[in-house]
Amino acid sequence: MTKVSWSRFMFSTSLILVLAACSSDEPSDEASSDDSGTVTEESADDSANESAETEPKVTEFEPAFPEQTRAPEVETETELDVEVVAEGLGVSWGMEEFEPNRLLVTQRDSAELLIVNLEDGSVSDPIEGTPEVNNEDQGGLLDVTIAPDFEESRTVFLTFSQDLEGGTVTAVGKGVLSEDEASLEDFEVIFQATPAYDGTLHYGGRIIFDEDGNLFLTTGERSDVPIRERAQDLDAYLGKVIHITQDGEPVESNPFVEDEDALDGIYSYGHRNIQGVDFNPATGDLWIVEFGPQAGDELNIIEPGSNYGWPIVSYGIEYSGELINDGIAEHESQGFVEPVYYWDPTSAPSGMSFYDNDAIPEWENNLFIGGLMPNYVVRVVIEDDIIVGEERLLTDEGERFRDILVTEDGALIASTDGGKVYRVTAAD
Ligand SMILES: [Ca+2]
Repeated sequence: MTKVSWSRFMFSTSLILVLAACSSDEPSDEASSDDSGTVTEESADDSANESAETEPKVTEFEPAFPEQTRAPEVETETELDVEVVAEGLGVSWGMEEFEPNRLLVTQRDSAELLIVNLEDGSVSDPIEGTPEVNNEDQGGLLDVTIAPDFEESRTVFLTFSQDLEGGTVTAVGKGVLSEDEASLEDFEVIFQATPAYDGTLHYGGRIIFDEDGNLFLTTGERSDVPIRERAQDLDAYLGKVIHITQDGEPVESNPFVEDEDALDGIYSYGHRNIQGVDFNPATGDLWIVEFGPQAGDELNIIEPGSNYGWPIVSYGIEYSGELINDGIAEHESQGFVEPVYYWDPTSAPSGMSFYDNDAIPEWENNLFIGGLMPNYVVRVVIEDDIIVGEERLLTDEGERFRDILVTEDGALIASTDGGKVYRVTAAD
């Protein structure tokens, strides 16, 4: 276990650049885009703006409102302890605290489900009974959550990429964790985000329970042209927020239940690849973060039945440097919901969690998002649904931060593609 002072994690722009250039190990948007040749000169305005983002924009787009991007930099004043509580794991895609300081952690590539004990750093043997997955590229065992009645039912929900005839889908399944924690019993698939597509990118795959005991599932649009256009179609579960029961049935109050041409599980649409989801404890609203193309990663507040615009509009551009569609970034004038915030250049957002705890009072109701490339944890400060500050944490670790969790006792946990689990707490 290492214990280091927070001062080591202050900003090092040059190191971030080196890491960004070295860390690409996945295709598509998780890869480096340094060779695009589209980087614009930093304007005088940008250099005067004390934003957390110090790199030049990669697009020429202007935000719809001033607070929509490049928020002012803020700095945590609380003295923090940063510990690596576990290491040597694989890509640790999803986490859930199922008992105090004990986490279920998914391993994307090996499809293993592990138990990590935050108190002693121990890691269990793989839990038997997890599903078969397609683990090529971005696929594998993805997210994990527990049923609201877990203490009685011991039901665990998993998302994963599954082989079907014609390709792969994002799937949701559930099983019962045995009393000895050695196996997941009676595992069954309850939902498949059809249609299947012959590709291995953009599965989305986050799940979260709402207060009624139903699940929100996020998907991706499967990346390629033209399949990504299906994000706009209400007869496909690609590029959507989906709202289902614990049996995988559409929730009766869903916005398109009365529309015969639409799939009943759809809650919102026009998304690209949603990698993070949580409820904002200050408002109760569902927030998501979705991976943009080159720039244009979006933070969105989800409203039922609404269209978020992909791939018709975007604050990003293609990796080739070409414009998306007609090169229109503005959403609202085109009939779509504006992102509450976007990143230019990318923050490469992955899992996220609101800090719904008072252990570190200045963090209360802030949002923390894992960054894959650049490699940091983003802290977002929100007032009345406006992003008023941004901070980058753990910038010197050289890790791709895959998922974020806040424990019941207020520790911020971050898992990485390099197989580490970090714990951040207030120093004693
Ligand atoms: Ca959008």
